[in-house]
Amino acid sequence: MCQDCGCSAGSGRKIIEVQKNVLASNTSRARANREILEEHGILGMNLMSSPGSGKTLLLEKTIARLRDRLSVGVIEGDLETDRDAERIRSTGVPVHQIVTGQTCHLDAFMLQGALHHFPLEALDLLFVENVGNLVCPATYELGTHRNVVLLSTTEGDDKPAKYPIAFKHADVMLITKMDQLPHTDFDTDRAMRDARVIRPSLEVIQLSARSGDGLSEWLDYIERAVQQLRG
Ligand SMILES: Nc1nc2c(ncn2[C@@H]2O[C@H](COP(=O)(O)OP(=O)(O)O)[C@@H](O)[C@H]2O)c(=O)[nH]1
Ligand SMILES: [Mg+2]
Repeated sequence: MCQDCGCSAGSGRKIIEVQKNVLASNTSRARANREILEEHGILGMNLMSSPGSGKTLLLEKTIARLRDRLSVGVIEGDLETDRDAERIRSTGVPVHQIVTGQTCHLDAFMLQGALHHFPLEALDLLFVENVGNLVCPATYELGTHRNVVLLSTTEGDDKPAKYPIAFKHADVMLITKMDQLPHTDFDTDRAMRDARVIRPSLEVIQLSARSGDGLSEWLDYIERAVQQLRG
């Protein structure tokens, strides 16, 4: 059972009440986080996916291509280790690792704590790499402006139908590892169709962080979102 969010906690009115209170206080902290980001003109992007679908590699490639134009910071969330933070640190941008232990997602209070580690006045864009998991992260708002869900061609096109919650809360779906498509039975049309049943307005970008294909569309999406925030 998930120790923290009680996602399989089962029955009991008391448990439901506690859960509701936890989510309500998280939502209000998320609102406050968003205000902090907006006071500093920072766009927050929350990346969610299964473990291994390519979040960290995509961030490394994105930072390399964006850093001349935008000042980027990254928050990394993992159950254990600061390995992803080390990978991001080698790109030269500020990064802070949150180690969640047994907790299967980040929450707004963790984000609040992490914000203190950044020179907020200098940032344009803050990426949050959430804990690898297609269920819990979607339940906990952080206060970021865009939810990005990654679905890799190697994990199967049935995930939007099987794990709808992550897609329901997403603004954009990135179909990653497109270079691997010929070696899989992944059906991009099926994945998009299923995801849009859950979230009709979902934008979709197909890309490969490895080959670089589709990255320019993703970079345009980010720059448009930054412009929209600035208004
Ligand atoms: N072939 C291929 N491999 C990728 C791509 N993106 C990531 N990977 C590999 O997939 C594995 C997991 O990537 P990682 O970025 O750590 O995933 P994360 O757990 O979501 O952060 C690593 O071995 C990456 O090199 C891609 O576009 N194509
Ligand atoms: Mg990672």
